[in-house]
Amino acid sequence: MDADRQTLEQLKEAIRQHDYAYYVLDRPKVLDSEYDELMRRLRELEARHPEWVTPDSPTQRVGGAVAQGFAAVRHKTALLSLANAFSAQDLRNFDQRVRQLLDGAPVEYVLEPKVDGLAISLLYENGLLVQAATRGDGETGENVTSNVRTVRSVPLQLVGEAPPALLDVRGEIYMPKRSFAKLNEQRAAAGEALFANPRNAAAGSLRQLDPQVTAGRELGLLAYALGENPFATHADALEALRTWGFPVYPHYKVCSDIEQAIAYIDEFAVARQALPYETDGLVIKVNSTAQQQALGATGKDPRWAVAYKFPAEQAETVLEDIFVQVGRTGVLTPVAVLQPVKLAGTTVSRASLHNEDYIRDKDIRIGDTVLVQKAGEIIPEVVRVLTERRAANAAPFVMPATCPECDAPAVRLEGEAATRCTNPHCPALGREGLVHYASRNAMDIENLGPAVVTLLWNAGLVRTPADYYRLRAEQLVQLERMGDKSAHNLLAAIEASKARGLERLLFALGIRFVGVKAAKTLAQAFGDIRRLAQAGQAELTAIPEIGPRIAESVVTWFSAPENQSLIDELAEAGVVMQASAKPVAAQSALAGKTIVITGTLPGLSRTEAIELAENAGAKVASSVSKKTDYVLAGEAAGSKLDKAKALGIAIIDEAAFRALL
Ligand code: 3BD
Repeated sequence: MDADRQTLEQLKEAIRQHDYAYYVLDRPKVLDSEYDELMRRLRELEARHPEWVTPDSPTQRVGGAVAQGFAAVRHKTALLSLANAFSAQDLRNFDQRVRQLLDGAPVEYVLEPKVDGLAISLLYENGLLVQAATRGDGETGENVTSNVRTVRSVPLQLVGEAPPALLDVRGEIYMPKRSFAKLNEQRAAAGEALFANPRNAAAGSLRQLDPQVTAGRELGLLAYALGENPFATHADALEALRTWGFPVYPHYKVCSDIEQAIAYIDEFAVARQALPYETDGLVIKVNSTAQQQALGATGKDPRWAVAYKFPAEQAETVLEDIFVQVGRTGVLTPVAVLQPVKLAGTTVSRASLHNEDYIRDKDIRIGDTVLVQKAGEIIPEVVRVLTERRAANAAPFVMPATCPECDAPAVRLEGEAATRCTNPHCPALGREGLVHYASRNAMDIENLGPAVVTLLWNAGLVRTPADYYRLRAEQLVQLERMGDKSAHNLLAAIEASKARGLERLLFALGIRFVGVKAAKTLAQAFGDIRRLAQAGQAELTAIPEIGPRIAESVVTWFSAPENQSLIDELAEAGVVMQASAKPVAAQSALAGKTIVITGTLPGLSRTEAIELAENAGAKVASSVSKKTDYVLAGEAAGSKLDKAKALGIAIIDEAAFRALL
């Protein structure tokens, strides 16, 4: 095979494995920069040889044109529905019917989370993803293949034991709790309507006509069933899904009777809080496939499965006040001040009320008794007002006509949900922009949170991020609660932020629509801020994942004189304006080589050796062949070593291996 072709296949395989480690196992094996380098090399090779680009290539996740609509798809096997249970008694009744229909035979149940997402059917032909369809009415759904392909935990190609020629995988596409919260924050700042819950957010993201938009949303997959299960049990099906490369819930519980299942509910009620995705209950399924078939379905509900729904964690409290906050984009956000109340393990005293419409739709008034709940278990929200408890004189809330920060007129534009301050020099913009610059995902300046930034701001010490780098210890020690030590620590943290690199800097600058992801894409594409500053709309939109909205915002930002001077001042202060130099995996002598590891090594476990080799870009094979480049042999190496000798393949020990790395 052509050497380029071989490299291409190796890159594809390495990226596939990294995607699996990152998105399915949640155990990344390489640094982002190393991964990006592999992608870059693959893109480059594919650009030179377009005839080698196949749909299963990791570069081809985001593609396909903007659609007019979604074609209807008839499911080969219908997607069933699920009956609900709300109490232990409901579950006992379910179990009683199951056992009655099975003439009293013992029944095992499998318990798994009920993910709050969107049901999907994934069709694989000879191990390749050929179609993804929404559930629809269970018989007919919508073809959303181009969008689902952008979900990184969805395998484009299956691995492991040969799967059946035709495989129909059922699962849930979800939006992780964090991504949901972030997306809604962004939408609030942009004056766009909010998603009510992660399920709606996932559905809204999958029903985008432009796959680029879907690609910009963080979505995940959890696989939970096969259209037709050829295995003896549901647990076996889950295990098979896992070996084929699908994300499955790893801690599913097999119970030998319904009482065990009921006992597990409390345990899961705790465990679910740590899951990255929202769950609204547990699905309880009869484990035996034969028993499932014997039980059948009533209409669309299988008699062999039921969804246990958790009661939503809600609490009653009094909404004492509403104040209005101004964010770094100038959007006015009303915030509820609540009488502190315990909810799902924490005390809640604030809830975002998002915007004027939200308050009007729910008719929220100061003094109301309200029901609050934690959505995404992160942000508390007001579910509804207990109007029967409302004081007679409670008046509807009125959005202020002026900015609470600067008294400039606040306006709400036609078609927007957000009310904005009209003053381009509103102090809130500068101050909140400074908070953002120092924040975790931006320049990550330790001990420079909102409180300290406000102190610095009020003392007139900072107006733009460049001012951070001009701060001196003698200025800081004059601030409230700032001792010598804190001042020096703060200065050291500010100094350290200079080396964060272009990617973080671009996000930190707070350019509208440039989130973490777009910042990364732009940093990689341009490498240097001066090049980005000169880019025009066309050059920007030519970059995959950069749409016209981001492009326009970037061009506008860099054309403003005050932003140009900010960049100059930051550069002068020594802030790094280039993308960080990549530790290139390909520089290892093992990159692209095939290595077989055999015997016991003195200083490395087998897993460690595999990881090191793979991180260096080598392919680890299980058997020796003519294609093997090296055999790493330890103590008690057996037939593989003999075969390597016979084939004249280079045999190395651990020391030589480390040297090659
Ligand atoms: C989940 C049916 C069966 C294979 C039918 C037992 C109803 C949504 O995490 N298992 C899960 C989850 C959903 C499931 C099944 N296992 N069906 C399951 C499910 N772990 N959410 N669902 N669905 C999927 C539905 N969706 C929309 C409208 C009506 N029903």
